[in-house]
Amino acid sequence: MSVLILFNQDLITREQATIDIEDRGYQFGDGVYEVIRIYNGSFFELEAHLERLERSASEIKISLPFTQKEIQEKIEQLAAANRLHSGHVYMQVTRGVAPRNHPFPAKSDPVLVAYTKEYEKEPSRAPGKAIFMEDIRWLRCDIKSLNLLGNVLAKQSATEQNVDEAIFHRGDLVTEGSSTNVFIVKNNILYTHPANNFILEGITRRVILSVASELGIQIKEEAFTKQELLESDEVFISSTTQEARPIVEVDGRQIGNGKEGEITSSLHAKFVSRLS
Ligand code: PSZ
Repeated sequence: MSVLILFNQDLITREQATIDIEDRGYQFGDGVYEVIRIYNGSFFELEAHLERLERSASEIKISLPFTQKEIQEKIEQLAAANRLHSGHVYMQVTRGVAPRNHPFPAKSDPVLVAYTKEYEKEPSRAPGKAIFMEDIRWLRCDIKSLNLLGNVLAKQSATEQNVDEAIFHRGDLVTEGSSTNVFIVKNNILYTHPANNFILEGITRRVILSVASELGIQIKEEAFTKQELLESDEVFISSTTQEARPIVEVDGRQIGNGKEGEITSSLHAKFVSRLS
């Protein structure tokens, strides 16, 4: 059987789907999205992702076309139909189709699209390198919106410099990575930027904080400076695909001993123990 996608309420083939040229997602990036991981045929933190989707949508005044429970069922049907084993589901909701005009119509028909990706190999969490980049994005980074140009340009610079991530800072303060949250460890204390409008509150970030507290690690959700990051004992980034990935060099400067740190590794081990 061919691979299916979810298009509103229907499971269809990719070729059967049509996107209108005046879909506001296409013209304005007017929509929100989620990437949800599947391990061994089971979704990881599906409900948390759907709650975040609902919140992102509501912050930009989109009402989801289905209830959270209905979306959950449809996504589960999609993954089952495609026999997804280890991979992810990408889903997005746009405000839908309207004659091009900045203000949106009072009534709109949001368009939901979701499709699956099976991993050929597991995403790497080998120790990586990063660069710093000024965070030039807007001030509502808590919304997982389709507008990703700031993130895309930052990741492109990182790629051109042969590193794995661009770490954003506003002035001296580190916010997050272009597609990850950023943590540092200093004197056995775990620091990460507070979940406010300057960062996306990662689902992985939440799980990491939860396993850290289970391990009795002291946590400070406080912003730290670039200098503090460079002088820290451990740096790692977190995301749905990369889990907790050590960063051992930033702007060409070695972090700690240049290897994955002990706390990073124990947090990751505890994280893995939550997957089933
Ligand atoms: O496939 C990929 O490379 C993915 S899947 C999810 C992400 C990247 N990143 C999500 C993300 C983000 O875009 C920003 C700006 N900050 C933090 C994160 C981490 O969010 P979670 O942990 O929910 O994936």
